[in-house]
Amino acid sequence: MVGRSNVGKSSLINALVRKKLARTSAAPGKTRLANFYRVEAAPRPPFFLVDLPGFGYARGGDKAREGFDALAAAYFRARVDDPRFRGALVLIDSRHPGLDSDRLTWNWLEQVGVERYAVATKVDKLTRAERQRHFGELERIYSGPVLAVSAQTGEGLDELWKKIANQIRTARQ
Ligand SMILES: Nc1nc2c(ncn2[C@@H]2O[C@H](COP(=O)(O)OP(=O)(O)OP(=O)(O)O)[C@@H](O)[C@H]2O)c(=O)[nH]1
Ligand SMILES: [Mg+2]
Repeated sequence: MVGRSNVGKSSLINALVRKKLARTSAAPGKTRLANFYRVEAAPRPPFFLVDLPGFGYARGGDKAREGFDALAAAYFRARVDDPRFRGALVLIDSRHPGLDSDRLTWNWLEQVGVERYAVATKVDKLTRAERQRHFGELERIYSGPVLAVSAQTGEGLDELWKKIANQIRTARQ
């Protein structure tokens, strides 16, 4: 799970596993380290969901912010050649589809060679008109379908589970 601080990474993990495992907060900068959650859901093989610190915010100013961004970058660089690593779920706040920081992350992951999947969070907060407009923009920016999810209502979670199951089933080349 990668995305800006407060986008809903930890909440999405909790919603996916239907347990309050990951700590969440209304204030950005909650997750400070990479947290690994081993998920066992037989008959699927166990796998890890990894909750990364959010980028773009850190208590302690620019130095701390660079530290957190560097942690996520180091995380991906270290794993991109590991056959067990299956890619990144890139979370984007559906209320703010056009942010440069999200697009830069998306492009950076491609350069590093990480398989990416775009997920737009907090869709329960959009009006119907916003939803139409914001998803149009998201699909333009991210060149394809972007999955709408809400940790609050559960929308999109079944589809996200299918995507995850497919990723862990498919052996990497
Ligand atoms: N309405 C709504 N609120 C959400 C949703 N997902 C998360 N939130 C809220 O958004 C805030 C941030 O959620 P977190 O899951 O802590 O965000 P995060 O991306 O892990 O943040 P960092 O750990 O700081 O990087 C919390 O107040 C959540 O309750 C959602 O689907 N709908
Ligand atoms: Mg978090």
